[in-house]
Amino acid sequence: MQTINWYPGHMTKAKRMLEEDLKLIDVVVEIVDARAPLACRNPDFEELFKNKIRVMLLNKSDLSDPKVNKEWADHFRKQGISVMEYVSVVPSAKKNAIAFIEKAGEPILKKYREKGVSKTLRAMVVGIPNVGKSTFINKLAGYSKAQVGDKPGVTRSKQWVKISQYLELMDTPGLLWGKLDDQEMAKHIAYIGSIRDDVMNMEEIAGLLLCDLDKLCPEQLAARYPKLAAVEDRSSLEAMLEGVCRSRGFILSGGVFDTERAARIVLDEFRGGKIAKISFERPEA
Ligand SMILES: Nc1nc2c(ncn2[C@@H]2O[C@H](COP(=O)(O)OP(=O)(O)OP(=O)(O)O)[C@@H](O)[C@H]2O)c(=O)[nH]1
Ligand SMILES: [Mg+2]
Repeated sequence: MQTINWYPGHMTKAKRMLEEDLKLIDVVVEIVDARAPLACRNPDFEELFKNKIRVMLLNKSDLSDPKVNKEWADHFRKQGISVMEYVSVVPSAKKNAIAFIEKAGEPILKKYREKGVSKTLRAMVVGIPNVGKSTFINKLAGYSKAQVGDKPGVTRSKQWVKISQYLELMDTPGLLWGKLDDQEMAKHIAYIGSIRDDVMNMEEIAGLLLCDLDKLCPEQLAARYPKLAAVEDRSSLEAMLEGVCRSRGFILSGGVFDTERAARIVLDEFRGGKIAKISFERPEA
């Protein structure tokens, strides 16, 4: 796979900003995409948040395999991490999420109570781009304070949002790290839309995604793009994309396959949850 150069300049500044604001923070809420929770874990966070109370949300769990979500939740709990499966786009679990964050911050609240002071809990919401940080905050607030979008890099600076008399959340820009050695993880981050499409070879990413989906959920993939069934070399990115072109009639004059259009459609449909509920990663048994 073409090496992905993905570290936009604004992230260096954003990381510095998080460091500076740490002293204001009681709890760190790390949001990961349930389809690829390991790839979403920014290794810089370990050092950055080592003295903080941390919790994790397995977000977008409506787009991943429910059985694997449970496995991940168990896995992280065994590591001593407080974790919750979550779907930010529906506000129904809002109360649970607020209680979850408040429970994590309870030791701090207790200290203040003992001094006779009432304290607002302040939590910083962090994660790689596009995992749903701003959506999560808006749903908890009950109105659209933070800007959201189905592409990475939407939030560019920090923003405090008051959730209740007792809880404030800080929205932060999605943060990646400088160097990624594991190309398997890089692929997953690209699939879930955390890397800007214009710094990647989209046809390559979409081709790789088709090959991976062909292994993980062949029936659902074939139901979406029926002409894929006739593709013989199922490890050829180009042949797989051509199968999508045939399925959708993306054929230009002269019989040329419009693989660029097919790539865009495959990525959009996958990210929108239209192909299948897929988990790319599973905890080791
Ligand atoms: N299906 C589904 N979509 C979600 C969920 N949470 C967020 N989204 C969608 O994911 C996209 C990204 O959401 P944002 O809230 O902008 O993500 P972010 O983490 O703030 O992104 P940056 O600001 O770019 O770092 C939007 O299109 C949301 O509607 C979820 O739980 N399920
Ligand atoms: Mg955002």
